[in-house]
Amino acid sequence: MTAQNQTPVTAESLQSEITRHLKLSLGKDPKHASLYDWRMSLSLALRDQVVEPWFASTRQTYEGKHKRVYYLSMEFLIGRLIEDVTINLDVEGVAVEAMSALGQDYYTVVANEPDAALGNGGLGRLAACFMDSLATLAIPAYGYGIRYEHGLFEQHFENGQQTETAEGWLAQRHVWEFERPEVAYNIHFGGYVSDEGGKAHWHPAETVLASAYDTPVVGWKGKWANTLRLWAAKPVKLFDLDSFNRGDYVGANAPERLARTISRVLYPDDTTQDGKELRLKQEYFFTSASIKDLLRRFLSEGNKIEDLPNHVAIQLNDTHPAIAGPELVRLLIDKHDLSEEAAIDTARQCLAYTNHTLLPEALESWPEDLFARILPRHHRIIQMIQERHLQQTGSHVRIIEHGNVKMGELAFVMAHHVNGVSALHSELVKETVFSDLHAAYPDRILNQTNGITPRRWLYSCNPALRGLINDTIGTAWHTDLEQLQDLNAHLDDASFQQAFRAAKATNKDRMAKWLKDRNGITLDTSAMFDIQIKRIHEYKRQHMNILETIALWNEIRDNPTANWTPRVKIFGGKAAPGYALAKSIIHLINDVAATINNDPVTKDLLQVVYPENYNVSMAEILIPASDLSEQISTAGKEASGTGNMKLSLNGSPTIGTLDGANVEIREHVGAENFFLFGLTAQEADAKRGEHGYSRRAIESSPVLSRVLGQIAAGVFSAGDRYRYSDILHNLYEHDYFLLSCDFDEYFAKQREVDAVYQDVPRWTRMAAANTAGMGWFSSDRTIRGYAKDIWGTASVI
Ligand code: F58
Repeated sequence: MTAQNQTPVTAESLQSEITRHLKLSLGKDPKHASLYDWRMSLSLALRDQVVEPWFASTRQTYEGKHKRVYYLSMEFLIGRLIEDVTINLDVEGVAVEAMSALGQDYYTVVANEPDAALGNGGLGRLAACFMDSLATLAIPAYGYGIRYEHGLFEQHFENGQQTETAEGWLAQRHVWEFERPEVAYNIHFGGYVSDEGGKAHWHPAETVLASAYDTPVVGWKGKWANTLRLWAAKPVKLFDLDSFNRGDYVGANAPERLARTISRVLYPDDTTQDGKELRLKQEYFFTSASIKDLLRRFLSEGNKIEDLPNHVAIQLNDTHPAIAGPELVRLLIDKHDLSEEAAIDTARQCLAYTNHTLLPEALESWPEDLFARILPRHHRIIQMIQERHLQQTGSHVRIIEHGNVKMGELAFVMAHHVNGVSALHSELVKETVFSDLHAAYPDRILNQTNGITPRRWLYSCNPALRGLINDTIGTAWHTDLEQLQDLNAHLDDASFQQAFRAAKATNKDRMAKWLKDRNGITLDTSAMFDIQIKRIHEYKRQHMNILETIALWNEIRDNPTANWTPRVKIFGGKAAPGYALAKSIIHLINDVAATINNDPVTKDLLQVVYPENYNVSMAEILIPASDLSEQISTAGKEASGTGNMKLSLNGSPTIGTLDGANVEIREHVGAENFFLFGLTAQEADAKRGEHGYSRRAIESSPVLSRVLGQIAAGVFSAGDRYRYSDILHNLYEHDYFLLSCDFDEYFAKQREVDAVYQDVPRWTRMAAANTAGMGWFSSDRTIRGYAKDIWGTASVI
């Protein structure tokens, strides 16, 4: 049965299902039900609607013997699910009505759901968007990851400084998942390898159980549903009864403690990959379980192992699951008796790898001794893979070098295709990190520019704009986002413009109310909302934005009666807990906010706000309300960006550099609708070769010198002259990310933004042209590209 011939959901039927769950699943009398109870009952009633399409999709895949995609990712940054499901099932109106008949406000219930924050940032959110598109396009697929007990930490500000506490999304029951105790694999670590009868035998020292939890992921109109299978680590032996009987109660729990550590917490550091044994174990844990699971499924269908590449496409989301190559080779040789050569060939035909960064500190490598200790059999297999690669290509690029196992090189050598995530990034992948491997395998690298799911990032989060678009060009864009270009015919139409502004005003009001309720802060909604939301990182240059804010504050104070454009500067984002400079930048933003927001001279013209704990749900409120999108990374450093796409799609022009997907966004929305500034990637590289470039740039910029002088004098730190010496020292002496060199042009471009914003028809036209031009950035387009160029799969309906 498919979703189409399922009985349609009505407000009455949903209402009775919610009541039924409230009584029978929650054991609550409606009279005494809490918000939590209502949320659980609504979720369960909705989940029921997903089950039939889910079964039907699985059945169809089995029956049609369709090739399946396996998306292996350490991170799935999903966010909330109620709204996602009601939108995809097209029952939002029905749900609102049903809840209201029960005396509940649907949106209050939706907001009660904690975010599933199983990711750090762009990479994890991309995986979530891809799952949505795979389901919408009806491509049989599994997402494989880890069911972390604690997702990304919660961020708090204490005296303007970031502190972190553990996140606890599983403290309440996660109703969307189905536990599968029968789907479990032993995952081994450590020990040694012996050779017996010409075969290698791994004698592991430690074993944990990987136990599956499945969440259905339903696509548009419920026509197809795939599975997100997350692995939880459990002890093989529940409890050490001998220790307990001896009175050693702590020791008795040791097996459980050891196992659970593996899936306890998401790795929050996106700056360095220092030799953390736990991280390597996490990577092997979920990768091995996933490979074993997909092999079991494949063999259960009566297939021959040589046929694997015709049925299985494995995508590695960055190098975190790169151990998939050696693991698959190991199983093919040790368990399925393939020759080394056949095993490597077969594995390679299944595997593809996506690179998300060029930053050397973010490229994974493991000390060889640690690696060999944890995974002795894989260590040997990697040596074998390396030998064959060196012999076959004559390349000098080694996977193991200077005592390190390099996961990028491993993933590259074991993949049939390697892709970057924007046109510029993919070219830089060829020219920089993998230039030598590219020479050895010239057809391997290709590009798949990232995308975003329009279901969550327009349709669901921006009902005001959704309604206007429907009224203006109809609804064909729901399944083909490129239809948004039909809006181009209306850009100069005064009534369309007025309605577009009204939609933006609605979203700004919604955000202002949200912030007022949350933090007691009042926003001037007639001011320009200028937004930078993303992880805090030097290369993303939030510090350039806050220095520009100080410079603007100075100018306004110098000349308070000039015709200024009122602005609210909005920041959102977390710093990795161990990343000191990023934390200093957060502190500086909060210090500057405290000073500027209390200045009576500028209070109606400039405001800085930084709501703590930025996450997917906050993004869904901020993005539709944005007037200006800050995408100001040093050219060549942001692989793609996806927030840039969300903001532009929601009618917020970009001020940005020629970096990552900004380049393609500018091409699609038109150069006249994009505020471009800054060095190009090539110019940036050349600049770094000039001795003393940053000091020279600072000294030749009176605006920047003055700002840095104020920070050095303690203007924003109650007279403390040393609070920001790390940032200042970095800028004067080093400035690898070239803030000093781009600053003046950035400042000037912002003043151009001020002027254009005052020209209301011109600004509205620009903002709407952004929406009209962004259809290409749907993750449906991206997934079609992967399916065609990499996986060799297609939609099955
Ligand atoms: C991001 N990477 C890129 N890494 O920075 C961004 O340009 C791109 O749009 C996005 O991937 C999707 O392709 C990213 O988010 C991480 O968060 C890793 C987490 C684990 C440690 C290493 C970084």
